This record gives sequence, structure tokens and C-alpha cells, in this order.
Amino acid sequence: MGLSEQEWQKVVDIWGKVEPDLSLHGQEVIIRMFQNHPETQERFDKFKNFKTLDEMKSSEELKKHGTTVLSALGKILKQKGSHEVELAPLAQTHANKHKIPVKYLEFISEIIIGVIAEKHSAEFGADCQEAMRKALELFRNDMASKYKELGYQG
Ligand code: ZNH
Repeated sequence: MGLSEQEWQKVVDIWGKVEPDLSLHGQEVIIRMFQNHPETQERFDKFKNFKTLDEMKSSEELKKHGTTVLSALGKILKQKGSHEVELAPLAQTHANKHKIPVKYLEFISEIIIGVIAEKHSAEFGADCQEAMRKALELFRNDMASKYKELGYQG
């Protein structure tokens, strides 16, 4: 399940393309997650009452949350798998406080790949997508093990 050094390099390189526009990518990821999987929106007290796409697009709070999520993810990816320190607090809040099932982490992973593919089609070829998919799988697996340690079945 581990990634080769070349695969990690692909992940880190494409993230370098995402970073200059992190908040736009983040906003797009969150909105698309809410639209494709409405049950995910229910998990957010501050967003669950949004009804229209316009409402979502014009929310500075939503954009800020998207930035928070992607910057946390970026920090994790840059550890190339040695992300214990970064992952532990995230697993803790997502298990105990926000109660986010692993299934939802799968949803957001696919959406992240989709958004990068759309915005960076030239640089995000099949091998690069595959590397990112593996990296996100590793992230989810490690979140799932932490969840279990914390007694959350996820
Ligand atoms: Zn999350 C929050 C990250 C996914 C839901 N997040 C959060 C934060 C962060 C994150 C950093 C802040 C801090 C804490 O911990 O609290 N997330 C993240 C990441 C991911 C995620 C990295 C992956 C990739 N989340 C998610 C999902 C969901 C969520 C999928 C659902 C569905 N989160 C959440 C919530 C919160 C958070 C609900 C809280 C918000 C507020 O502010 O209220």
C-alpha cells in the first residue's frame, strides 16, 4: 500500500500547483461534496442551512473552511506517509467531535481528485492521478486505524 519515492514526488509536485489557489480549490471541493453527497452538509452546523448554490458560493466561511481542509491535507501529503504527528489531532476531532465516517473521507478524496483533474488537466495525468489516489487511500487507512483506537467505528 505504500507509495514509491517517485509516486510521492508526483503527489508533492501536483500539490505545488494546487497551493497558489488553495482557497478556490477548497471552496470547489466543499461545494461539490455538498452537492454530490447532501448528507455531508448535515454535519456542519454552520453550513447545513444553505439551500442554493449561490448561497454556498458567496459564503466567506465556506471558502475559509475549504482552505483549512486543504492546507491540513497539504501538510499531511508533504510528509510522504510519515504523517503521524499531523494526522493524530485530525483523527481525534473527526472521530470524537465531528463524527465523520470513513465513507465521507472517501467522498471527499474522489472529489479532490476530480477538482484537480479539472483545473490542472495537463499536469495531472493518469500516473499522477493514480499516485494521488494511493496517497489519499493511505491517509484514509491511517485515519480509520486511529478511529478504531479511539473507539469510533467510523
Ligand atoms: Zn474536516 C473541521 C480537515 C474531511 C467535517 N476539518 C476540520 C478542520 C480541519 C479539517 C483542519 C479544523 C480543525 C478541526 O479538526 O476541527 N477535514 C479535514 C481534512 C479532511 C476533512 C484534511 C479530508 C481530506 N471534514 C471532512 C469531511 C467532513 C468534515 C469529509 C464531513 C463530511 N471538518 C468537518 C466539520 C468540521 C471540520 C463538521 C468543523 C467545522 C467548524 O468549524 O464548525
